[in-house]
Parts: sequence; structure tokens; C-alpha cells
Amino acid sequence: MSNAAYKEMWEKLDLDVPAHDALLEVLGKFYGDIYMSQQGRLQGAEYLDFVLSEVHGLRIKEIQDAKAQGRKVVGSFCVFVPEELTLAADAVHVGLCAGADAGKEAAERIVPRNTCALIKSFVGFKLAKICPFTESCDMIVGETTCDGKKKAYEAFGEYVNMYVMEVPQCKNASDRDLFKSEILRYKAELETLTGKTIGVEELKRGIGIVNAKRKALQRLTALRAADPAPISGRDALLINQISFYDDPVRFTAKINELCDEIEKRIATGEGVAPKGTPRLMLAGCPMAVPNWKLPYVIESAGAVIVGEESCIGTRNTRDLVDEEAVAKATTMDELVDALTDRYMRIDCACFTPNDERLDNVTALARDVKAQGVIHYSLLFCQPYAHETFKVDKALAAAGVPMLAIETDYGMEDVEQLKTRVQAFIETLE
Ligand code: BJ8
Repeated sequence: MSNAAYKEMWEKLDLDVPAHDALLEVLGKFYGDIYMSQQGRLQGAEYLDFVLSEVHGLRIKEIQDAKAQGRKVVGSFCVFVPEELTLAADAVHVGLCAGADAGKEAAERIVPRNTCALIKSFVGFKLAKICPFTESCDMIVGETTCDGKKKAYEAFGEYVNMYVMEVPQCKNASDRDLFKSEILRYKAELETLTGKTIGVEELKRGIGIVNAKRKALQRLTALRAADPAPISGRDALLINQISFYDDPVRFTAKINELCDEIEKRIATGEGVAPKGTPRLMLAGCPMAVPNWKLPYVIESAGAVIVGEESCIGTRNTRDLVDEEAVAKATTMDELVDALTDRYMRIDCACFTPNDERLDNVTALARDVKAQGVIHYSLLFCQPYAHETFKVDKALAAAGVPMLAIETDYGMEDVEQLKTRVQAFIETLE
């Protein structure tokens, strides 16, 4: 499809085309500098480059085609919104978290300045009319996780068809009951939106697709334990980011192919960085496209990132819906129980207490053989900033040093970050 045809599509979506063009230009340049400059990339990275180059083009065209066939599009901002159900209703599920400052000023007209960059970004993308995913959505699902998101959804809901799921803050039996009832409420909402009934078979299919996607990502995580590291942290992060945009079945097949290539690479002792390169793991807030600042800083300082403990990383992929329970299930109630159990294992910092996150961070650092962890909080993110101290203590007890970084989407602190990261790497050597 030509650029002119895409322009027509963007106009129909009521995007601000000049502002959107400017965003794509910056994105293209940023991608070129950060991704195309890497040495020793996998052949399978061509898929990543293609998806990213067409993220507002071909993928949006596919979504528009799906809409023309009567399918609905649901957007979300959190891994608590069960994609399994969206797919069971034959709807398209897309992630809307954004990782760029474009639209920040517009956002600050309806949310406070001291709101995290992730929230300002998705609000700004809507107000500045620069996100074709947001504009394609028939319904956008928010969730009551952190205060920033909860309150921002009230303002955001004046511009989009918003639906909010209640996510509990604790993990007692009553909280599980609450989330189960919220899953059922979401199911009913999807049925109203799509006019389709979600039956046992449909939900089993949805669970199968999402479990397969998570398994491919788990496979990738496990392969990253190899030294030399077979894939860069930048590419691995991009894979996790793309998992929220691309068609899930195609994505799974492509990532499994990429893992086959990685296995061959490991067998021949090949890697993206020499054996013995300092191995770091990221932990904390999610990094949405195109938030590649910190991974770039870390990997250009001579380390390699071998894992991401975040929602655009292992927090989203670590747990599957229990396959045995799904195979045995004959009723909707049994399937919803299996879904509830899986989702209540998510260790978001919005929970109190959230001690399982400490175990999960230390276990991942051990499994991927990280020599150090960089804990990343977005400025103004209270939940993750608070947990920085606990994570540091837990990692110290496990003998893994940690560096805490708080930043946003701006580029002003890049030099300062480089200095801090370099100094941290030197202590590891
Ligand atoms: S399950 S991490 S995706 S809520 S960075 S908006 S927490 S102030 S993103 Fe998240 Fe769901 Fe939790 Fe995951 Fe608030 Fe913090 Fe901003 Fe955040």
C-alpha cells in the first residue's frame, strides 16, 4: 500500500496528519539510531523492523479491514485486562501504552503535571490525535491500579468510549472473588459490544492463543541465560513491545522461528556481545514503544541486558492459564476460575503487600545469570518508587547489586544516566 493510501486512512481516522508525520519521522530516526546500528542482530529481527516500520501503516490497515468485517477493536493499558476474553469475543486486542513525549503539553491540560510519563503519553496521543490505534478502538478498557491511571481515566473517558475494570489492591480470598466478578463483568461487556456470545469453546480458543504467545516469550526469556547473550536487550524489549500490537498468532509463529535461530546461535557459541560482557537485568515500570532510552544507554555503555522484569517483559509472560484446568473444564465457571487464578498472580506494585515480586525479581536475576539489576521507575510513579527499597534489599540478600534509576521520556538526562550506568558497570567488573 502506498504512503498516499495510508494518508487517506489516517485522515479517515481523524488523525492530525502533519503532527502524525512529524511523530513518524522522529520515530524512524530514533529507531535507526538505536536499532539499526546494532551489530550481529538475528535474521529474525527483520520481522521486528518490518512490524515497526508498518506499525501505523499495514497493521492499522489490517485492523480497519477487521472492523469492515464486523469485528470490534478493544484497547487496554494494563496486563490485567484479559486478552483471552477479547479474543474469545472475536475482537482485536491492542495495547495503547505509549512511550513518547509527543502530546505532553496537550495532556497537561487535563491531567496534573506531576503525573507519570506513561499516562501523559497516552492521554497526549489522544488529545494531539497522533495514535491510529487509539482512534481505531471501539472500546478502551482501563483498570483501577495506580491512582494516576484511575483518575486519568475519568478525564480520558470524556474523549473515548471508556470501560474500567476494578483491580483489587490486596490478594485475600475476597479480592479474588472481586476480580472473578470483574472478569465476568468484562465478559458481559464484550458480549454487548460485539453482539457475540462467549461460550466455553470460544474462551478455550482465546486462552490457547494467549498461552501460546506467552510460551513463545517464556522460551525467549530462557534462551537469554546463555553467555554470550544471543540477543540484545533492545531487541528483546522490542519483541515484548510488539506482542501488544501484532496479530497474536502471527507474532507467536515469528517469535518461535526467532527462538529456533537463537538455539542454533547458542550451539555455535555466537552472540551479540562477547562472552563475559557484563550482564544486567531491568526491573520496574513498563517501557512502552518507543521508550528505548535506558536500554540504549545501558547497551552502549558496554553491558548487555538479559531480562526485563516488567509488564512489557516477564510480569506479563511468566504465568500461563493452567492448561490442565482448561483441558478439563466443561463450564464457563471453571474457565473463569482458571483465568482468575492466573491474573491474581500478577505482582504489580499496586498490590499491598507485594512480597512475591521480591521472590520473582531475585529468581529471574538468578535464572538469566544477571550480575546486576537496574531498577527503573518513571518519575511520579509512587508504587514502583516505593518498591525500589524493598527490591534493593532483597537483591542485596541474594548477592546481586542494584542501581535505582528514576527518569521520564525526556532526553535531557541521557548524559547523566550514561555516567551513572557506566560507574555501576565498573563496580561489577
Ligand atoms: S499491572 S505495572 S501495566 S498497572 S508507571 S501508570 S503504575 S504511575 S503501568 Fe502497570 Fe498494570 Fe501494574 Fe503492569 Fe501508574 Fe506507575 Fe505510571 Fe504505571
